[in-house]
Amino acid sequence: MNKKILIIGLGITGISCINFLLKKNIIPSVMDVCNYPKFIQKIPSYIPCHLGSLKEDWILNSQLIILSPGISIFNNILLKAKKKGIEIIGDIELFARYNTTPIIAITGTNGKSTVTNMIGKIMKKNNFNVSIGGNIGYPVLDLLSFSRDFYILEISSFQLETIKKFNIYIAVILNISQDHMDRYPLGIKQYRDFKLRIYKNASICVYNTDDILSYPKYFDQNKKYVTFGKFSGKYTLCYNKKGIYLQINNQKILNFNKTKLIGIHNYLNALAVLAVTDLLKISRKISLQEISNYLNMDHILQIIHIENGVTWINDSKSTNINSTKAALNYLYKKKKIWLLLGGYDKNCELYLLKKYLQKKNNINVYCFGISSKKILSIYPKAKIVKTIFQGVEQIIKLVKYGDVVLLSPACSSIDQFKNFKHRGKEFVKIVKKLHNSK
Ligand code: UMA
Repeated sequence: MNKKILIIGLGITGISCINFLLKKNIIPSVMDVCNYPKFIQKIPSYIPCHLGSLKEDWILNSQLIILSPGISIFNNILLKAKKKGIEIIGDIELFARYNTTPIIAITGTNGKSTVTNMIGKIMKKNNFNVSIGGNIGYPVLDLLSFSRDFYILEISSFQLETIKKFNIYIAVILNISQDHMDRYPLGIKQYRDFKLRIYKNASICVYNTDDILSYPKYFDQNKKYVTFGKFSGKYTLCYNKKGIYLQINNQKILNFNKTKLIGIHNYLNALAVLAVTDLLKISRKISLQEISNYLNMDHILQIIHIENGVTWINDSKSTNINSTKAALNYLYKKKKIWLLLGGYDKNCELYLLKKYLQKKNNINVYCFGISSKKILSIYPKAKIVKTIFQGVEQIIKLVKYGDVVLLSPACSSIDQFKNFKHRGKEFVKIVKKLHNSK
């Protein structure tokens, strides 16, 4: 690779790209719009570095640009570079060019991390040597240092924008609904088109029969397709008096009511997981055991406190409308829900939540962050608070036995927090603090 390489973005992706190239004795130039990016100390001083803006002449004089997922390929200077014939890729494509290990890749608006983790757990239990990475928080290039049987990768639409020949053994799209509409001015169609790229160089495609947006646009005779969904597909659900069952080809295999999984959305995730582990010919017994015992990751419908019959739940990972709907669906039998909603809405149509909030007359909405006014305009009964702290302070005085307090913001956290984990941790701290001081 004897090219002038420019890395744009110095977050965890950018740093992993620098380290990868340095190991190959390639010295890239680097750039970030931030004057003092978080990992600046990790960058050796001999690397040419521009901070504070996107430097046009550096971009237009490079031969290969490696873009971090947080930076849109539709940026004007990058469009100019593309027009000039400069190749623009991301870390996933760079990784793909060096990788020889089979890949299982999972995308979707919701459930990606859960499904990635579940598949990882099952494969490890079955003595596969695997690593997990991608959007879940471990840059893919870092994985290349380990020899593995499989890599299991969570892949975002941002990462799919810059792939070219990303060869995948099994590609999964769990679902597609509105998210990141600030990045995709042409709307959900454009977002979907990027998501569907995951199928392009995949041998097997797994999709959701409930969600037409997850269907491949055309079916390729050289690929295999496996389906899951509530009512149709190979892996389905069956509802009867004894519970909700996981079915394969209409045969009941597992009663979800006897598992630790919570919520229909998670049962659907489990169908996708089993579709993958069956394809790998993993013992069903092991797969079902691991699915049955799977506990949600932190920040997903995580019960953080129960006092005086009131349950406090942290669902900070809910950063879009559908994941908040899933949380409310799961809790629909509760007497009263106190919902903390808000943050940066990414230009998504929050009004899609309106009907849903109105349909249930047991929800009290408290909204915070920069989308507060928007939420109030679609749901005038909502109360505006400046911060989650203020919301909890007010709610704690009003809750009664049997109520649930739910932080499921339907928005990104970046207006007030570092990320969803930071938001979730702050919520836990506030809830504990205010209960201790009562
Ligand atoms: N930056 C610029 N110009 C810009 C925007 C950002 O220079 O226009 C700079 C920032 O100043 C910062 C750096 O880019 O210094 C950050 O890069 P980044 O936003 O790509 O973040 P990374 O730290 O590299 O993390 C990325 C993913 N982030 C995003 O997609 C926004 C992480 O997903 C992922 O875990 C990581 O790579 C490893 O693969 C996070 C995420 O929020 C969790 N993903 C979105 C989501 O899940 O909804 C898609």
